[in-house]
Amino acid sequence: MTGLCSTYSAMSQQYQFISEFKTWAEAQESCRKAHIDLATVEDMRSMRSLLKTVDPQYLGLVWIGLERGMEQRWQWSLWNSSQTITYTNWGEGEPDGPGDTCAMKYEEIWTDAFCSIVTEFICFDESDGKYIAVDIKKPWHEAQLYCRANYTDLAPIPNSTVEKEIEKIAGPYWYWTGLFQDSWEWSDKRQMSSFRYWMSGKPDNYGGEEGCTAIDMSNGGLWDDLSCNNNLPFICLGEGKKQIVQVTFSSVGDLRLNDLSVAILEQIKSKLIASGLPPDIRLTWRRQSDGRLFRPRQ
Ligand SMILES: [Ca+2]
Ligand SMILES: [Ca+2]
Repeated sequence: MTGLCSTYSAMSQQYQFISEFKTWAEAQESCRKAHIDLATVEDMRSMRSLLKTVDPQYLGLVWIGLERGMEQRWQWSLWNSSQTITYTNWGEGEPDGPGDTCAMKYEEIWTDAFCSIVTEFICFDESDGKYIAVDIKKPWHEAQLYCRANYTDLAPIPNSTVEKEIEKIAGPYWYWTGLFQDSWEWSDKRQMSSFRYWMSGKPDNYGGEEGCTAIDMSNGGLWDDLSCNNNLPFICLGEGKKQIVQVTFSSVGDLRLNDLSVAILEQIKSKLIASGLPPDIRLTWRRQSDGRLFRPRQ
């Protein structure tokens, strides 16, 4: 019996720029077929490596894998610091939105507020674990860009110890923290990254129909929301190689093989990893032209 086994190996943080113009959904389909998915961005480092893959001659818009979802979630701007929010310190009756999608802090109290309000803010520097109170007034998104340019990001507050540390350096003002709320989701559902890199005033959902995200190469790669029907080049996740291998088995009937197809794939996978392929290698069976997974050896 023989079957065709498709193997795919790539580091999850590698990107591939595809210069064909497609709608967001077509780009998603194409990335899922040839690579892993449309690109997910996790932090400034992966944003910089993604930018490097784009043809330097191209100064237009490029799709990435972020689409508008239905459910609003509070998230920290610095994703790796706290993937799920376990500590909060909202004031009484807060958050009281709606429309208040950024969070600020005054002494011991948090409140949600319009992101366009200008106020002081707290940055975090990952290199030395320090928090910095910045006494310049900015709207939340500009404060985020300032912290990323000078330190790491707007401050996450993962627990009460950090909160007390921040209170020691903060003056008697309202400060933006790194907490914000949105409903955007990555095409690759395994990745919950809360990293966003919007240009000032975006996303604006212009005309009420902008559900997909592109990076703007004429604007340092900052993001804008666009109608998903635009035709743009795109960036896939995974620079790796797809290979199709023919596998031959002996002395097992076709029916039994189909039942065991998943288990066989797992066995092949562990052998490949043992022989040095990366652990995130993906294997699938390919249906042959007659629709069957396996057929008798000719
Ligand atoms: Ca509020
Ligand atoms: Ca827009």
